[in-house]
Amino acid sequence: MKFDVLTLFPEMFEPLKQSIIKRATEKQIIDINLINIRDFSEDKHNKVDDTPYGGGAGMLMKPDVVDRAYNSVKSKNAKVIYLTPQGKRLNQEKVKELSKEEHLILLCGHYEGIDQRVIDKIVDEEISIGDYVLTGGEIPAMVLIDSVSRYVEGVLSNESTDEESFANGLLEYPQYTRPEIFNNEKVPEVLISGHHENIKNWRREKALENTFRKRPELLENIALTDKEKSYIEKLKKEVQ
Ligand code: 4GY
Repeated sequence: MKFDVLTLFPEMFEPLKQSIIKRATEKQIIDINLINIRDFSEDKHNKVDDTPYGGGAGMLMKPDVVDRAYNSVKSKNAKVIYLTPQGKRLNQEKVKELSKEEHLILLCGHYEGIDQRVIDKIVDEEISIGDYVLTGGEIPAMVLIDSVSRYVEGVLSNESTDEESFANGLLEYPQYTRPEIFNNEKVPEVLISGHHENIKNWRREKALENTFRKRPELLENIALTDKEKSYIEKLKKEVQ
């Protein structure tokens, strides 16, 4: 999968040169190409921004410069995403959907934003990572690349995306490793028993409990068995 990132600050993307994403890049499963929008200024001072018509604070990125940067990477099958608080909120379902694309072009705004005409011309989809304002789209672009890459075949070694938070619409069950006793607390007995059916049932119950206690609104959107529903009812009575 190819990611082209249009940004004024390519140096901000160092975090993607570590760990799992670094390995996926080396294995050529993903390709992250950073394009410095400033390289496409034709001005003698390499100007990339200008004041807003109508007045107001700050500077806007110039449409002609952004458009030339886009033209240097565009392809027929690319999807162009603008990272902005005005976009649709990123969630795990959207992440999975994007992992099926072959070419994503991520447009990062900075300062007060980008001239609307080039947004209208080149952007297919606006995505937000949450309801707060950052200084630029670079961190959101990294969030998108990291989360989407995990779903690209071969990036994670095993089936680690199958059982994690949100894979089944629930939060994850708690996990434990050695030592068997830490801080006077023993690892739950069932996990040491080797009884796979019991372990599976315990984990499902803990995932339900975790979700009920921390993110109860997530339970609205998933199908539960009658047994699971009555377990939730039992937890509700406990908190009353
Ligand atoms: N939140 N989700 C976000 C953001 C910064 C000025 C446009 C967000 O996605 N992007 O806060 N972006 C602004 C900065 C230009 C993007």
